[in-house]
Amino acid sequence: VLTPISADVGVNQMGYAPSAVKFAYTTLSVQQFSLVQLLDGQTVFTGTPKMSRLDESTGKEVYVLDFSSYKKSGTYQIRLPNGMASAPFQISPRVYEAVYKQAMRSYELQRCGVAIDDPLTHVQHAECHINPAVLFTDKSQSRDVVGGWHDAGDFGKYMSNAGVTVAQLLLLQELAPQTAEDGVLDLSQPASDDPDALAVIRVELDWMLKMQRQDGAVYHSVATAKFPGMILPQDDLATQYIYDISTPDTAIFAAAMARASRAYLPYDESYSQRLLDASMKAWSFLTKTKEILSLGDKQAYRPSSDRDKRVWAAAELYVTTGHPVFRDYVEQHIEELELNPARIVPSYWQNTSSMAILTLALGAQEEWELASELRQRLIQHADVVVNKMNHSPYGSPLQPADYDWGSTRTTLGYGLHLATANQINPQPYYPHAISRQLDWVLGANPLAQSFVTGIGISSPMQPHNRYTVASGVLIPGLLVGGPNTYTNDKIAPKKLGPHSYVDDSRSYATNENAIDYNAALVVVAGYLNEWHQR
Ligand code: 9MR
Ligand code: ZN
Repeated sequence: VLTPISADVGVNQMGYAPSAVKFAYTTLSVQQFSLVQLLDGQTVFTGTPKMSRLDESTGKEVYVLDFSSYKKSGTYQIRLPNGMASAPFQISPRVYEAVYKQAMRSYELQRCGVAIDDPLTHVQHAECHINPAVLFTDKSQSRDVVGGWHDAGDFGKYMSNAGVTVAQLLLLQELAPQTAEDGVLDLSQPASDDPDALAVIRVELDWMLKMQRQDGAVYHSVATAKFPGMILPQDDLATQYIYDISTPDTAIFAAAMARASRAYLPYDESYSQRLLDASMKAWSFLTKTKEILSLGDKQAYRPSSDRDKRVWAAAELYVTTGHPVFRDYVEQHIEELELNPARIVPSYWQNTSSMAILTLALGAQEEWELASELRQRLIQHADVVVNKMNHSPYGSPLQPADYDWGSTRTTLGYGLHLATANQINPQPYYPHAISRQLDWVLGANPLAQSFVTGIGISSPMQPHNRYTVASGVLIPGLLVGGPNTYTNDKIAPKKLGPHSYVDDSRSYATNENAIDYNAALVVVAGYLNEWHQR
């Protein structure tokens, strides 16, 4: 007994854990709302909408529908007296696990250099990008850089984004160790001795290793000179170039490899050592080399500075090796990170300050004043984020002007900060805020739109993803960038803050997936899964 769904009622379309806070939102002014169990059409809960805040982008008042006190598992819809109803959703202890699994599995389905044939999702294509790639700066040379994951809706592979992505995914091991373990994912890639999450991540690490030069420097990317049309990966036969090395790429590589070395140590000692050697080699190149940004090409993801990345690399190397040289580097260069609690932002390819802070906050537990100060700052920052969420109409940590490229990733990226704060200083409001960020991304937002493919009734059907457009098959579990008030794709509406989004495959600025976007989703869902099953 499903009532037709209205875009005026925003809920998390996957659902809520019984012990989670449960908020839905509407702009309709009504006296009451009810929670209806779909199995038998019975109303199980009624509540009174509470005034939230004004949505500055529309000038409309927003109301919160709070049903946190209702905790029974089942499938439900919110109904309003005027006949409007929300998307159906579940209350279940397994909701986060379902999101985690799909989001993590999406990486397997984006593997490059192999044929994909997944019985669960029917994602299928022939082997792709198997030829050696040509060095952009010396076209007489080529190199085997097969493997890894397609970065996004295009088939390029980019080091700065890859490094931040794997490092963030590996936070799972610290924040949700059981969820990262074996037997959780229904892997479609060949079996290995790694725990499931590490098996998935190893694919990208293996590709990254191929991108390091003999002298330790690391190449920027493997991509065709122009983005391909909306074709299948195996039909993308234009020459792939290897774009030149840079120090930001090398530093991000060094950081990610050092973290990965820690992660794989209990399972595969020799692999862990290989990763550490690669990291040290990259570091030694950096110590001999001033900043190189390689601005000569128009490649995506070219960071404008290497400074925060060097500090991050030193932080990871310190936590992995305990060597005082790295601790000294961190001490001497700490000012190169953004340390102002009100200005710390989620890390991405351009800015990795917060990754350095999270790493030291969690990993440097010995007597070290700087590390305790960072923990204090992280907690202050977490409180700023929670406060912003409490003053926003739909519980988002973003202001209307913050809806830039990958706003869904930014929203969830704060979750990584809050989860780390919660490890250091557990407070009930941290996990509450994290689940509200996930609620936002899965439909408790002004568009009543889920931004993850395959999750929720109103989820992206036309992502900017070449495989999907060419084959008609959706890859489930992909987080799209979401609202982007600065969108330059001429398809999504501009300057509407959280409303600047359209589910149209031409809207690369709002409706494209990317590996870094998904990392935040994986860690947040994994963390909440573990937290709510304690
Ligand atoms: O996520 C990237 C965002 O931070 C940049 O501002 C934007 C413009 O350069 O590009 C985004 O990344 C895209 C990349 O450039 C090419 N592959 C697809 C990526 C996701 O849209
Ligand atoms: Zn490929």
